[in-house]
Amino acid sequence: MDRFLTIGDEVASALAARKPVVALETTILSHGMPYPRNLETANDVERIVREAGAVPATIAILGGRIRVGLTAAELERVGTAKDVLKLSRADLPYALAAGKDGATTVAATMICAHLAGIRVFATGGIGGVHRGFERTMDVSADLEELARTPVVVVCAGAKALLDLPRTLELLETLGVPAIAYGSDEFPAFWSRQSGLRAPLRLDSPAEIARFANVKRDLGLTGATLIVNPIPEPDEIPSTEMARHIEIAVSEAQKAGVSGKAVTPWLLDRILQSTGGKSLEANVALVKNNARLAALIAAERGL
Ligand code: PSU
Ligand code: MN
Repeated sequence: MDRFLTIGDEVASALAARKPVVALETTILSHGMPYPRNLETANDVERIVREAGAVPATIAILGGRIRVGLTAAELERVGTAKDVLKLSRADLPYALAAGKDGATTVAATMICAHLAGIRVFATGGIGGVHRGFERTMDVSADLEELARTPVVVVCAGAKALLDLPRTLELLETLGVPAIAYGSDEFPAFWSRQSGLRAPLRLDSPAEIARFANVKRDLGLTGATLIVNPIPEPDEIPSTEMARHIEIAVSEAQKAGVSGKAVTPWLLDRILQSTGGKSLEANVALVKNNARLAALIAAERGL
């Protein structure tokens, strides 16, 4: 893998010493949050992972190489450049072959983390089945990746702008355990409540590590998906989010937004209509996920 992969010194030493490491994605920076809040968040999240006793491994493609662990200047490059690609499983090889810069989605970050030997990954929200899927067939490649690649993925559920009941159904079909942390309900990203019951519940990092270890020892491929509700003080109630989502989804449809552009477009539209509140919630939940991921990574046997 040396042909494609550069692991930063701090991450490489931590992995060699079997110290806890947490992978972090970059699409959330390049396509999910505006500058400069994206960079502040990236730096804060790395600090939170360190404070919780793990080493952060932020992942991106720079100059056609998979980079695991970025310097502050490299983070800035991903967070500010206008021509950064949004890379998922399908286009990861394109960026490498063409020597480009790119940010990794949940799917691509899972692939790169696994190549580097990292077992825990923190993000904001996973992609899922989009509303109107009957017409568009828009289902995020994140779901298939969760079925394939063995990492513990800590997120705040899926955004309520997706079709959450169908997303949960598809996760079940694909054999992906969706485990709510300390809750009976599947969280909806900005909101703690979705009205949907989580298929599974675990209440401590130790239980999560035990689950992931048993899954691995059974020879079952794929991720362990932890859905961690946004902290109460930071949430936007689902009833309040519903109208912002309705507007954004119907406008996206009218504007004919498709493909990779859908998720960034909707996030930006919702950011505007909530007057920035959705961004603050997004920042808070990513930090909350980073903290939990660091605690899970510190568990034995993972
Ligand atoms: N959730 C966010 N912001 C984001 C994303 C999710 O709040 O930027 C990104 C993640 O990287 C996720 C991707 O993997 O969007 C999903 O995109 P798509 O629906 O095109 O697969
Ligand atoms: Mn899509």
